Amino acid sequence: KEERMKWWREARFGMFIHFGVYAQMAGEYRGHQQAKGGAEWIMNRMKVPVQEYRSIARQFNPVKFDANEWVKTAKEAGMKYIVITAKHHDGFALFDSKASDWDITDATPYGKDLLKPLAEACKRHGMKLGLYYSQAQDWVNPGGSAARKEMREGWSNPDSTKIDNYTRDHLGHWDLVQETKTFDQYIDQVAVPQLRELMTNYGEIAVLWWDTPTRMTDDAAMKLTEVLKLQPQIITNDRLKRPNFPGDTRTPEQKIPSQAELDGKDWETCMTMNRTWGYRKTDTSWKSAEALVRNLVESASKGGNYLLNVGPKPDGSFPQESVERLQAMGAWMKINGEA
Ligand code: JFZ
Repeated sequence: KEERMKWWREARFGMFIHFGVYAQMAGEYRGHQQAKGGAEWIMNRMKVPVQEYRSIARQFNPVKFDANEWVKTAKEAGMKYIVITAKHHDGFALFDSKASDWDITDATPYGKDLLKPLAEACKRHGMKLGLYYSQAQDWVNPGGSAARKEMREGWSNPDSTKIDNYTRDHLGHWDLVQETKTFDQYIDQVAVPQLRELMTNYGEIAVLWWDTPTRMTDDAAMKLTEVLKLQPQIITNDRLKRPNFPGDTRTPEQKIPSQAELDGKDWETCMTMNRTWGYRKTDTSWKSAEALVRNLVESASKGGNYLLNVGPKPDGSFPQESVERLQAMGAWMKINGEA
């Protein structure tokens, strides 16, 4: 393990990227603003029916995506690794998957695998590539789980009480399609084969970043862990399934642990630059570059890593506000960072 963790412990600074169909919605549905939660949660928070969400994917066309540009932006900021949402809770795969048609090649006009060029650019620039994979929650592929979020928290939909009652009786699901398979079928037919694709088709994968184990079982976690053996050097976080699958790294979220909370285990804090992970048009509450540098320094001084998020715009470019902050951090790193 010590050998496996070496690069990660020295890295200190990485880029998180949340990108998918939710970027197209940018926090707004049918003229209504999402009231709570990150913009990547819009489908669940506002109970967008599966067919309607699929139709939004038919507008998702990130033609300005430039893998070299993304990787160079990260590199010039002083970042040593990237973790991108290969699949977030909406189940949308940013890669060409044979296990589902709910992917960027089949479901969008863009029609190309986005991970492939990113993996190649990372390799060219000596950037480590990690993948976020929502192993349990999947709101489009049948059988996937859905954390229950009440409609009442969201926009004033006249049917909200009815929808809340429905989700209560249907394990968080709000669309019949979601229940046409069992969770185990989803694991066997989607999660396991997709993970195998990710571990096989994109070269070396440095990190597997699991998230929200809603309805996960030890059996499912075991199956996924088995697939990871295809990448023996891979580092995993602690969100696969608690408590039997602790992974390699702890993931305090949006906060840096206090000295008292440190226990010698490897940790990485992930943070947003504004208030959302996925792109949201109306979110203008950007942290200053100074605040971001202080977070990085505090994380590093306490022995942890800082995974700083970018939510690309639907055209595939980084928001200007994010780029400016990354450039300012890079300028600071040039003077004060090691190496
Ligand atoms: C999860 C996701 O639901 C979210 O969309 C984003 O991807 C984020 C990085 O991870 O949200 C979480 C997961 C765990 C905690 C809080 C939010 N937690 O442990 O406090």
